[in-house]
Amino acid sequence: KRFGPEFAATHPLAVGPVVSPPHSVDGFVKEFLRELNFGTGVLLSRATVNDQYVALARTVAHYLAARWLEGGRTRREAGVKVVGYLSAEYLLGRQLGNALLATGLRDIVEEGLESCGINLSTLRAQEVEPGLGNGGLGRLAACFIDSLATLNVPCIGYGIRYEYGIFRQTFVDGRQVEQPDAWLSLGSPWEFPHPEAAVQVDFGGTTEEYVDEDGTPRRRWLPSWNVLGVPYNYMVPGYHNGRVNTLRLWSAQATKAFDLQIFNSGDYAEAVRAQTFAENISKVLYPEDSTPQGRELRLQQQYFFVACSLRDFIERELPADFDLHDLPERIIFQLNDTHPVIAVPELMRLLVDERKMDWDEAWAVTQKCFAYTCHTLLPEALEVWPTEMLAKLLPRHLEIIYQINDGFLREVREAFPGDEMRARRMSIVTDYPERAVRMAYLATVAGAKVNGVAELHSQLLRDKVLPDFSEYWPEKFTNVTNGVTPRRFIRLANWNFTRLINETIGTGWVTDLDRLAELEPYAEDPEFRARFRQVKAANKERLAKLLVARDGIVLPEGHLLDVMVKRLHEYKRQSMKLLHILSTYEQIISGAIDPATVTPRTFVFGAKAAPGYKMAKETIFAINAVAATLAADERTNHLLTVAFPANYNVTLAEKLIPAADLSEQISLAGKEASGTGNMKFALNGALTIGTDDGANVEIRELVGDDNFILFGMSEPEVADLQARGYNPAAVYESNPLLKRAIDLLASGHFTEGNRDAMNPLVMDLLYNDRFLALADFQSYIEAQAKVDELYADPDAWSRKAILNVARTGFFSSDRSMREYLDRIWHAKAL
Ligand code: B1N
Repeated sequence: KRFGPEFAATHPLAVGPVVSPPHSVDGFVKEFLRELNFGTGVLLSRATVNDQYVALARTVAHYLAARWLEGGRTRREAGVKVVGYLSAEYLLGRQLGNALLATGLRDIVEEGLESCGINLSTLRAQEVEPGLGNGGLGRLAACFIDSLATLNVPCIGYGIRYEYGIFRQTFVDGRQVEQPDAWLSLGSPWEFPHPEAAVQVDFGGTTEEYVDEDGTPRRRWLPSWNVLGVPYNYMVPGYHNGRVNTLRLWSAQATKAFDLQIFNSGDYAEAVRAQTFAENISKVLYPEDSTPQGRELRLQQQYFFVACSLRDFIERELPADFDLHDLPERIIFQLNDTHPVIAVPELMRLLVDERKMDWDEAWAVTQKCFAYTCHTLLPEALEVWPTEMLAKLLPRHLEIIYQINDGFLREVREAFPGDEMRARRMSIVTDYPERAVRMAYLATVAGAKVNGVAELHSQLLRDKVLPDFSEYWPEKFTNVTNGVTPRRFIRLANWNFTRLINETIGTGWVTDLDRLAELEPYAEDPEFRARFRQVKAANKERLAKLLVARDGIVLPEGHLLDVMVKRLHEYKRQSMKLLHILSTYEQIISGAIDPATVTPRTFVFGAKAAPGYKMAKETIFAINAVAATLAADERTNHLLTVAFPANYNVTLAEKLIPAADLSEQISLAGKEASGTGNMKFALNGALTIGTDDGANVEIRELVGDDNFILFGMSEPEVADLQARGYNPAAVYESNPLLKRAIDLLASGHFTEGNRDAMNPLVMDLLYNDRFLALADFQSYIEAQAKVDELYADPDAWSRKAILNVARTGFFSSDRSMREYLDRIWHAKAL
């Protein structure tokens, strides 16, 4: 009654439609000053830059919120299927620029702020990016929710509101030192906390059998402790379409009951400690990319956020009387790698234990509600949880997993009678090296679909990681090649290029990236090529300004800009890149090559190492040592520069990628699931030097062999060499160029004579070299010589670079989302 037509007539704002503030300079200024005064509580004359930034962000948020509220209402009324993206990571990048772009407010805001004596770019620089992810996997989640909003598809992104995101990287004497990322210390104007909507999450305890009211014997969970999950909503705006989806991140808090019990026991200090214990769950993002450590707190995080999310969707997004047998018509939960897979037994528990649904019916529902994306091939990266840990933390879930496994293995034994080895291989629960649950298997058994993230990866996933499963369920397996959002990574990051593209083919490409193909004829146009080179030059200049201010790094003018930015991992082979630099340098100083023939290059690295990853940190040290020595060497520093700005993140990527000439994608074939940086570089007009790995394969197919610099062993060749036995020391002995490069590294030349400092890296390369850097070295060096040769002809180079842009529209995350929608989610645009 309160929200009936009579009430609506007198209180239009309470019922909706909510109206956004006027899209005019005056309208904006009024709203901005109101927010500054009444939201932030300051006068413009006394406002700090942060006050101004916060007020601006809140003002822009108002424009979005009107659409957001409307969208949520109409979606719930329409009762359509929603994509529930479950991801432990979202690497969002700064929000302000994207919000201004989505709303089309940029020019209005710039002019309005100017009239207040405020510079928009100063305020934009004030924003601390939410770094709630490690690398590609988290950034992919951010691109996907951007695309879904732009495609007008209802989606709720679910995740964790880490109080500390990915650490801030600093270098001390060339070594990585991690600082906590207190991204919330100045508050976040983009979030909408809802403590009143907190959800309880249970942990620990035991299970028991009991007989319910109908006389049916059942099992139930008697948990021993719990925490609250407080939702923080973030807006995810579509591009120029009025749709605003929700990203709902959960923050852990102590429950009242939990405190009270202890408070009543009189132990105040213990009660406060308990509070801290609960809040630890969402305190910090685990900084491991690809190789997670099996820590109990990590499992707590995983269960915490999926338990909150499932309950949230079922109890708050669906009507109260909803029949959960129909759940698959209303939600598809996409499992972003194995991190949220504990959601599978959680949904079973909700349906069977809480809602008393029959097991088989619940299992049929569950198998339609989930789909699983695998993001890796490294065996050490496949998550496995010891049953001991599960028994302690989630005893009922462990029972449910056993029951799922029993049913599944019964099926397998029926399908393959007598093949006990197969049943053992496929068991979700393994006994070796300890009794543990293989989360990828659980996801595969439960998921309606399983996908890899690039063609090659999906193939290897079927053939090498899950062969028994793909044989058993061939139709379950599919590929969706990753993509990146053209809004953030071209339109926002590369305005110079955007202007040129818009003038040439119009603006439609921003939401229809295949239209970049219309640029193809212009590759033959000398004037367009010249303008393309001007764009690159301007972007390099912009980068140079930033790096001086940010890191005190001076970029020389007129160099080929050769960029390798990604997490530091041995399989990605930053050390092989370093060997190329060392080899070039060594040949110049030893007089083996004439300096006049060397293409002047600046090598840019950006990479964080997992804090506990020893060899990765040694590699960072080596790169920094080489960078410092080369900077001081008058013989070569006009020709070779190494720049390693600390703390590579999304914000820096947006400046770096548009300036690059050459994109380094040099992982050992068969190890990089996809890569997404590779796509961003190609779309911004860099040429790729790369192995036949991940999405590089598809980039090369699309741009053509002439426009891609391929080198190195293929995946089968790698497998072959490893089967034959690989001896890196023998490669070192037999390749004089390689030997001289490594000898120089080991000589103390880069460490003031201290030979021991480089020992860990040198020894590993010579006697271990797990990822075959030495084996691919010669091929890499030869490919780099080809790069020099090509770059010497600016017209030929820019022609290739333009063709890279024109032919890689496929890598829009809009296209990835359409594929998920058609083949996996079966959900539609509103
Ligand atoms: O996911 C990206 C791919 O483009 C990359 O090739 C792939 O390496 C990356 C555990 C991961 N795979 N696995 C992770 C991240 C954090 C963590 O705790 C694993 N990241 C990838 C997007 O598909």
